[in-house]
Amino acid sequence: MSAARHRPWRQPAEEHAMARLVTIAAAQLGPIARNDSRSHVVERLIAHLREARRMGCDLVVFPELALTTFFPRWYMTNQIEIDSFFERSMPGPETQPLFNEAKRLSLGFYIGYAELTPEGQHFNTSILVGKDGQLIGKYRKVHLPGHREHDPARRFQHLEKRYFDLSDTGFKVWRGFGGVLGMAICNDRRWPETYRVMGLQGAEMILLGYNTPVHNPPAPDHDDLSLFHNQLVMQAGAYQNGCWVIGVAKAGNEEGVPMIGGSQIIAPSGVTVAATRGDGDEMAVACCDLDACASYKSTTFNFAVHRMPQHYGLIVERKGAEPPP
Ligand code: ING
Repeated sequence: MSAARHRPWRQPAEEHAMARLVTIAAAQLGPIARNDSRSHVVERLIAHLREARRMGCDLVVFPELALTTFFPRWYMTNQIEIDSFFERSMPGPETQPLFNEAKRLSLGFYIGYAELTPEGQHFNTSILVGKDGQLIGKYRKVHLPGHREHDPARRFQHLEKRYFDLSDTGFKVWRGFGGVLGMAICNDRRWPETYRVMGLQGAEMILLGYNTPVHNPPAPDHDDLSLFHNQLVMQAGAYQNGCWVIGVAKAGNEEGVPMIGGSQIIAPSGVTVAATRGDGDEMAVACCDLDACASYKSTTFNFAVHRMPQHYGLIVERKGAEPPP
């Protein structure tokens, strides 16, 4: 229940019908070492599932690239080595135990992973799986940050533009868990368009995982603000689209690169209602009322009544900023 909408403990039966409650686990992971096996990682994910069941959750949200270390931090040219970080099928032999346990515990989950398709395409992908173990939706990351070529000036690389193909899904939403859910991945959360495109499809809850280094080499002056920026963009996205936003980190010092934690569950009010405190394997849980979206979607952010798309053309027509002469 979001704090803003306290309800009398005993509510009339008809109002019960109104409450669409989804109990969410933000399942943060600490570092994954380069040589950690997928089976070992899956054991950590299953430990999260069991804790989520103990906490009465419905849906568990894991980070971006949750099965391996964040390999875009290294420049690689051997495609065999690069592909070793990708999944050829999901579930595959090493991830099947995760799917089995989630179904056994009647838990849905979001998980990010590197996807290698039969056609040889490489995507930074997330999937949403229902409590029955069935795939609900797949998303392929739109905003690929970083660079394509080796940058010797950097202490570590960020080669997502090198290793991943451009998204062929865009931002979609799916019905599930009693509401309308959308997915995003990491850098997507920094761009307002991400939330708005899903908001225009009625998203009531957006799930996203991230792997965010504390230090962003091109902008060292931002480092001290990395947790602030993380929260700022997700709270804004939630409030401006009247939807829940769940952001989940892979955190801690991973192969010598410190990464932020800051996993949190944000209500449509923009208020963070649950958050992790550390940078290891840690779970934050909140009972989320999807009906809490209505008071924002039907008033301040009633898109159909208030938006003025006839003045927004540049957002789609223009890529880079063009100041006046
Ligand atoms: N990581 C980072 C993110 O957007 C980044 C990249 C870090 C961009 C800091 C800008 C500033 O959170 C991923 N994986 O997108």
